[in-house]
Amino acid sequence: MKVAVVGATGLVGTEMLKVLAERNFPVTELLPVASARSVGQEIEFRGQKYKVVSLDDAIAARPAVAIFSAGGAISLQEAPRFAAVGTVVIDNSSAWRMDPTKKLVVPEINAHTLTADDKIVANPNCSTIQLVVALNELHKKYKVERIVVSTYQSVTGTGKQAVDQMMQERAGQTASNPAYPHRIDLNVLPHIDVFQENGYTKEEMKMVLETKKIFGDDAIRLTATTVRVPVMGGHSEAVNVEFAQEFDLEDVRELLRHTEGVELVDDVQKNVYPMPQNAHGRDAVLVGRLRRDETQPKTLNMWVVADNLRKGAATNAVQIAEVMVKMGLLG
Ligand code: 11C
Repeated sequence: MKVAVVGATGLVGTEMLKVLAERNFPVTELLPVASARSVGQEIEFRGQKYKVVSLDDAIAARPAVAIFSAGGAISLQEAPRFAAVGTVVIDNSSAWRMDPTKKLVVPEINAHTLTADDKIVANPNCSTIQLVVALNELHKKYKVERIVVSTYQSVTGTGKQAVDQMMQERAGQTASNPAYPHRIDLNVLPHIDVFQENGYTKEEMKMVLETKKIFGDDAIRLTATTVRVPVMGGHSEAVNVEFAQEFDLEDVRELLRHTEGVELVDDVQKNVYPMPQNAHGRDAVLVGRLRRDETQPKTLNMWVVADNLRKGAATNAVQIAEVMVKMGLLG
Protein backbone atom coordinates (compact mmCIF):
# COMPACT_ATOMS: atom_id res chain seq x y z
CA MET A 1 0.00 0.00 0.00
CA LYS A 2 1.34 3.46 -0.91
CA VAL A 3 1.41 5.62 2.20
CA ALA A 4 2.14 9.35 2.38
CA VAL A 5 3.18 10.93 5.66
CA VAL A 6 2.70 14.69 5.41
CA GLY A 7 4.88 16.53 7.91
CA ALA A 8 7.26 13.58 8.02
CA THR A 9 10.17 15.46 9.61
CA GLY A 10 8.25 16.96 12.57
CA LEU A 11 7.99 15.43 16.06
CA VAL A 12 4.66 13.73 15.31
CA GLY A 13 5.69 12.79 11.75
CA THR A 14 8.82 11.08 13.04
CA GLU A 15 6.69 9.17 15.55
CA MET A 16 4.23 8.23 12.75
CA LEU A 17 7.06 6.57 10.82
CA LYS A 18 8.19 4.72 13.94
CA VAL A 19 4.64 3.51 14.67
CA LEU A 20 4.00 2.45 11.06
CA ALA A 21 7.19 0.38 11.16
CA GLU A 22 6.60 -1.08 14.64
CA ARG A 23 3.05 -2.14 13.83
CA ASN A 24 4.08 -3.59 10.46
CA PHE A 25 1.56 -1.46 8.61
CA PRO A 26 1.54 -2.87 5.04
CA VAL A 27 3.57 -0.05 3.45
CA THR A 28 4.84 -0.99 -0.01
CA GLU A 29 5.93 2.53 -0.90
CA LEU A 30 6.47 5.41 1.49
CA LEU A 31 6.01 9.02 0.38
CA PRO A 32 7.47 11.26 3.08
CA VAL A 33 6.27 14.84 2.51
CA ALA A 34 7.76 17.90 4.18
CA SER A 35 8.31 21.59 3.54
CA ALA A 36 10.01 22.73 0.31
CA ARG A 37 13.36 23.14 2.04
CA SER A 38 13.36 19.46 3.07
CA VAL A 39 12.44 18.07 -0.35
CA GLY A 40 15.23 15.76 -1.57
CA GLN A 41 16.50 15.05 1.95
CA GLU A 42 16.60 11.39 2.90
CA ILE A 43 14.79 9.76 5.77
CA GLU A 44 15.07 6.17 6.90
CA PHE A 45 12.11 3.83 7.21
CA ARG A 46 12.47 0.12 8.04
CA GLY A 47 16.15 0.23 7.09
CA GLN A 48 15.50 1.77 3.69
CA LYS A 49 16.19 5.34 2.60
CA TYR A 50 13.36 7.41 1.12
CA LYS A 51 13.61 10.88 -0.42
CA VAL A 52 11.31 13.58 0.93
CA VAL A 53 8.89 14.59 -1.85
CA SER A 54 6.68 17.62 -2.45
CA LEU A 55 2.93 17.67 -1.88
CA ASP A 56 2.32 17.78 -5.62
CA ASP A 57 4.50 14.72 -6.24
CA ALA A 58 2.78 12.82 -3.42
CA ILE A 59 -0.68 13.63 -4.81
CA ALA A 60 0.42 12.57 -8.30
CA ALA A 61 1.46 9.20 -6.85
CA ARG A 62 -2.15 8.67 -5.60
CA PRO A 63 -1.35 6.97 -2.28
CA ALA A 64 -4.02 4.81 -0.63
CA VAL A 65 -3.68 6.81 2.56
CA ALA A 66 -2.05 10.10 3.60
CA ILE A 67 -1.45 10.69 7.28
CA PHE A 68 -1.17 14.41 7.92
CA SER A 69 0.61 16.19 10.74
CA ALA A 70 1.64 19.48 9.24
CA GLY A 71 -0.70 21.99 10.88
CA GLY A 72 -4.25 23.10 10.23
CA ALA A 73 -3.60 25.47 7.32
CA ILE A 74 -1.88 22.77 5.23
CA SER A 75 -4.58 20.24 6.10
CA LEU A 76 -7.38 22.59 5.08
CA GLN A 77 -5.73 23.32 1.77
CA GLU A 78 -4.17 19.97 0.86
CA ALA A 79 -6.38 17.24 2.34
CA PRO A 80 -9.16 17.83 -0.25
CA ARG A 81 -6.58 17.60 -3.05
CA PHE A 82 -5.53 14.13 -1.84
CA ALA A 83 -9.17 13.13 -1.34
CA ALA A 84 -9.92 14.21 -4.92
CA VAL A 85 -7.51 11.57 -6.27
CA GLY A 86 -9.07 8.86 -4.07
CA THR A 87 -6.60 8.99 -1.16
CA VAL A 88 -7.99 8.63 2.34
CA VAL A 89 -6.58 11.39 4.56
CA ILE A 90 -6.16 10.85 8.27
CA ASP A 91 -5.59 14.30 9.65
CA ASN A 92 -3.94 15.03 12.96
CA SER A 93 -4.67 18.78 12.99
CA SER A 94 -7.72 20.57 14.38
CA ALA A 95 -8.77 21.67 10.85
CA TRP A 96 -11.57 19.14 10.22
CA ARG A 97 -12.42 17.86 13.68
CA MET A 98 -15.59 19.83 14.24
CA ASP A 99 -16.75 19.72 10.61
CA PRO A 100 -20.09 17.88 10.83
CA THR A 101 -19.33 16.05 7.58
CA LYS A 102 -16.10 14.54 8.99
CA LYS A 103 -15.69 11.72 11.52
CA LEU A 104 -13.58 12.29 14.60
CA VAL A 105 -12.25 8.87 15.45
CA VAL A 106 -10.76 7.04 18.41
CA PRO A 107 -10.81 3.44 17.16
CA GLU A 108 -11.65 1.87 20.55
CA ILE A 109 -14.79 4.02 20.67
CA ASN A 110 -16.26 4.87 17.28
CA ALA A 111 -14.36 3.21 14.41
CA HIS A 112 -17.61 1.38 13.53
CA THR A 113 -19.02 4.68 12.21
CA LEU A 114 -16.48 4.82 9.33
CA THR A 115 -17.74 4.21 5.79
CA ALA A 116 -16.39 4.32 2.23
CA ASP A 117 -17.57 7.95 2.02
CA ASP A 118 -15.04 9.04 4.64
CA LYS A 119 -12.14 10.40 2.60
CA ILE A 120 -10.95 12.85 5.27
CA VAL A 121 -10.97 11.43 8.80
CA ALA A 122 -10.00 13.58 11.76
CA ASN A 123 -7.70 12.43 14.56
CA PRO A 124 -8.63 14.11 17.86
CA ASN A 125 -6.46 16.30 20.04
CA CYS A 126 -4.04 14.38 22.28
CA SER A 127 -5.52 15.59 25.57
CA THR A 128 -9.00 14.51 24.42
CA ILE A 129 -7.89 11.06 23.22
CA GLN A 130 -6.43 9.91 26.53
CA LEU A 131 -9.47 11.24 28.42
CA VAL A 132 -12.08 9.47 26.29
CA VAL A 133 -10.13 6.19 26.17
CA ALA A 134 -10.01 6.21 29.99
CA LEU A 135 -13.74 7.01 30.25
CA ASN A 136 -15.04 4.75 27.47
CA GLU A 137 -16.24 1.72 29.46
CA LEU A 138 -17.19 3.84 32.48
CA HIS A 139 -19.42 5.96 30.25
CA LYS A 140 -21.13 2.85 28.89
CA LYS A 141 -21.85 1.51 32.37
CA TYR A 142 -22.48 4.60 34.50
CA LYS A 143 -23.07 7.39 31.92
CA VAL A 144 -20.83 10.43 32.24
CA GLU A 145 -22.76 13.57 33.17
CA ARG A 146 -20.04 16.11 33.96
CA ILE A 147 -16.24 16.22 33.80
CA VAL A 148 -13.89 18.71 35.43
CA VAL A 149 -10.40 18.21 34.01
CA SER A 150 -7.08 19.94 34.59
CA THR A 151 -4.18 19.00 32.35
CA TYR A 152 -0.40 18.98 32.80
CA GLN A 153 0.85 18.90 29.23
CA SER A 154 4.29 18.02 27.91
CA VAL A 155 6.23 20.52 25.80
CA THR A 156 6.37 17.92 23.01
CA GLY A 157 2.73 18.83 22.32
CA THR A 158 3.97 22.14 20.95
CA GLY A 159 6.80 20.67 18.87
CA LYS A 160 10.55 20.88 18.46
CA GLN A 161 10.74 24.63 19.02
CA ALA A 162 9.28 24.22 22.51
CA VAL A 163 11.54 21.29 23.36
CA ASP A 164 14.54 23.42 22.31
CA GLN A 165 13.28 26.36 24.38
CA MET A 166 13.00 24.19 27.51
CA MET A 167 16.38 22.53 27.05
CA GLN A 168 18.14 25.85 26.39
CA GLU A 169 16.56 27.37 29.51
CA ARG A 170 17.53 24.25 31.47
CA ALA A 171 21.13 24.74 30.34
CA GLY A 172 21.04 28.31 31.70
CA GLN A 173 20.76 29.93 28.28
CA THR A 174 18.21 32.37 26.90
CA ALA A 175 16.07 30.53 24.36
CA SER A 176 17.10 31.58 20.84
CA ASN A 177 13.61 31.12 19.35
CA PRO A 178 11.10 30.66 22.16
CA ALA A 179 7.80 28.92 21.44
CA TYR A 180 6.04 30.35 24.50
CA PRO A 181 5.48 33.95 25.69
CA HIS A 182 7.19 33.07 29.01
CA ARG A 183 9.96 30.75 30.14
CA ILE A 184 8.76 27.18 30.49
CA ASP A 185 11.55 25.52 32.48
CA LEU A 186 11.00 25.98 36.25
CA ASN A 187 7.59 27.38 35.34
CA VAL A 188 3.99 26.40 34.52
CA LEU A 189 1.82 28.15 31.91
CA PRO A 190 -2.00 28.04 32.21
CA HIS A 191 -2.14 28.69 28.51
CA ILE A 192 -2.29 26.18 25.64
CA ASP A 193 -3.20 27.39 22.16
CA VAL A 194 -4.96 30.74 21.69
CA PHE A 195 -7.42 32.45 24.03
CA GLN A 196 -11.05 32.52 22.90
CA GLU A 197 -13.68 35.19 23.50
CA ASN A 198 -15.14 33.21 26.43
CA GLY A 199 -11.82 33.35 28.32
CA TYR A 200 -11.00 29.68 27.69
CA THR A 201 -8.15 28.58 25.46
CA LYS A 202 -8.71 26.75 22.19
CA GLU A 203 -7.14 23.63 23.78
CA GLU A 204 -9.75 23.77 26.56
CA MET A 205 -12.60 24.16 24.09
CA LYS A 206 -11.22 21.28 21.98
CA MET A 207 -11.62 19.02 25.01
CA VAL A 208 -15.22 20.21 25.52
CA LEU A 209 -16.34 19.84 21.90
CA GLU A 210 -14.34 16.79 20.83
CA THR A 211 -15.42 14.72 23.86
CA LYS A 212 -19.10 15.26 22.99
CA LYS A 213 -18.50 14.45 19.32
CA ILE A 214 -16.49 11.26 19.92
CA PHE A 215 -19.04 9.86 22.42
CA GLY A 216 -21.88 11.14 20.23
CA ASP A 217 -23.39 12.65 23.37
CA ASP A 218 -24.05 16.38 23.49
CA ALA A 219 -25.38 16.13 27.02
CA ILE A 220 -21.89 15.56 28.49
CA ARG A 221 -20.81 18.71 30.32
CA LEU A 222 -17.06 19.27 30.49
CA THR A 223 -14.99 22.13 31.83
CA ALA A 224 -11.21 22.22 31.41
CA THR A 225 -8.09 24.08 32.47
CA THR A 226 -5.18 23.13 30.25
CA VAL A 227 -1.68 23.79 31.51
CA ARG A 228 1.79 23.46 29.99
CA VAL A 229 4.40 22.01 32.33
CA PRO A 230 8.17 21.59 31.81
CA VAL A 231 7.87 17.88 31.13
CA MET A 232 8.61 15.55 28.23
CA GLY A 233 7.14 12.11 27.75
CA GLY A 234 3.42 12.60 28.10
CA HIS A 235 0.39 14.57 29.16
CA SER A 236 -1.19 14.07 32.59
CA GLU A 237 -4.78 14.87 33.54
CA ALA A 238 -6.57 15.23 36.87
CA VAL A 239 -10.11 14.13 36.05
CA ASN A 240 -13.18 14.59 38.25
CA VAL A 241 -16.12 12.78 36.68
CA GLU A 242 -19.72 12.72 37.82
CA PHE A 243 -21.87 9.81 36.60
CA ALA A 244 -25.63 9.40 36.29
CA GLN A 245 -25.42 6.02 38.08
CA GLU A 246 -23.81 5.16 41.40
CA PHE A 247 -20.66 3.01 41.14
CA ASP A 248 -18.62 0.68 43.25
CA LEU A 249 -14.90 1.56 43.28
CA GLU A 250 -13.85 -2.09 42.91
CA ASP A 251 -16.15 -2.43 39.87
CA VAL A 252 -14.56 0.69 38.38
CA ARG A 253 -11.12 -0.89 38.82
CA GLU A 254 -12.32 -4.10 37.21
CA LEU A 255 -13.83 -2.21 34.27
CA LEU A 256 -10.62 -0.24 33.75
CA ARG A 257 -8.57 -3.46 33.87
CA HIS A 258 -10.61 -4.63 30.90
CA THR A 259 -10.88 -1.36 28.98
CA GLU A 260 -9.17 -1.53 25.58
CA GLY A 261 -6.16 0.78 25.46
CA VAL A 262 -6.08 1.33 29.25
CA GLU A 263 -3.56 0.10 31.79
CA LEU A 264 -4.52 0.38 35.45
CA VAL A 265 -1.54 1.68 37.43
CA ASP A 266 -2.94 2.14 40.89
CA ASP A 267 -1.23 0.89 44.03
CA VAL A 268 -0.65 3.89 46.25
CA GLN A 269 0.60 1.75 49.16
CA LYS A 270 3.64 1.08 46.95
CA ASN A 271 3.74 4.63 45.51
CA VAL A 272 2.53 3.27 42.19
CA TYR A 273 0.61 5.71 40.01
CA PRO A 274 0.89 6.88 36.38
CA MET A 275 3.68 9.30 35.48
CA PRO A 276 4.84 10.68 32.11
CA GLN A 277 8.15 8.85 32.43
CA ASN A 278 6.25 5.51 32.52
CA ALA A 279 3.97 6.46 29.61
CA HIS A 280 6.79 7.67 27.36
CA GLY A 281 7.20 5.60 24.17
CA ARG A 282 4.14 3.48 25.00
CA ASP A 283 0.64 3.31 23.53
CA ALA A 284 -1.32 2.58 26.70
CA VAL A 285 -3.37 5.18 28.55
CA LEU A 286 -2.32 4.82 32.18
CA VAL A 287 -5.01 5.37 34.82
CA GLY A 288 -4.54 5.55 38.57
CA ARG A 289 -5.20 7.46 41.83
CA LEU A 290 -8.77 6.16 41.72
CA ARG A 291 -10.85 7.50 44.57
CA ARG A 292 -14.31 8.76 45.32
CA ASP A 293 -14.97 12.46 45.37
CA GLU A 294 -16.12 12.62 48.99
CA THR A 295 -17.91 15.94 48.46
CA GLN A 296 -20.70 14.57 46.30
CA PRO A 297 -22.27 11.25 45.24
CA LYS A 298 -21.60 9.33 42.00
CA THR A 299 -18.33 11.19 41.44
CA LEU A 300 -14.87 9.73 40.80
CA ASN A 301 -11.40 11.26 40.82
CA MET A 302 -8.68 9.77 38.66
CA TRP A 303 -5.28 10.57 37.16
CA VAL A 304 -4.74 9.78 33.48
CA VAL A 305 -1.38 9.82 31.68
CA ALA A 306 -0.44 8.99 28.08
CA ASP A 307 2.34 9.71 25.61
CA ASN A 308 0.84 12.57 23.61
CA LEU A 309 2.96 11.79 20.55
CA ARG A 310 1.90 8.10 20.56
CA LYS A 311 -1.73 7.35 21.52
CA GLY A 312 -2.37 11.11 21.52
CA ALA A 313 -1.29 11.45 17.88
CA ALA A 314 0.69 8.92 15.81
CA THR A 315 -0.62 5.66 17.24
CA ASN A 316 -4.26 6.74 17.10
CA ALA A 317 -3.83 7.85 13.46
CA VAL A 318 -2.16 4.57 12.46
CA GLN A 319 -4.85 2.60 14.33
CA ILE A 320 -7.50 4.44 12.28
CA ALA A 321 -5.66 3.38 9.11
CA GLU A 322 -5.43 -0.23 10.38
CA VAL A 323 -9.16 -0.34 11.10
CA MET A 324 -9.90 1.08 7.65
CA VAL A 325 -7.74 -1.63 6.07
CA LYS A 326 -9.70 -4.27 8.01
CA MET A 327 -13.00 -2.71 6.96
CA GLY A 328 -11.88 -2.72 3.30
CA LEU A 329 -11.93 1.07 3.14
CA LEU A 330 -8.28 1.55 2.10
CA GLY A 331 -6.49 0.55 -1.06
C1 11C B 1 -0.59 20.49 22.82
N1 11C B 1 -2.63 19.28 22.41
O1 11C B 1 -0.24 19.70 23.69
C2 11C B 1 -1.66 20.16 21.82
C3 11C B 1 -1.00 19.61 20.60
O2 11C B 1 -4.98 20.33 18.10
O3 11C B 1 -3.74 18.69 17.48
C4 11C B 1 -1.96 19.15 19.54
C5 11C B 1 -2.78 20.26 18.94
C6 11C B 1 -3.91 19.73 18.12
O4 11C B 1 -0.08 21.60 22.68
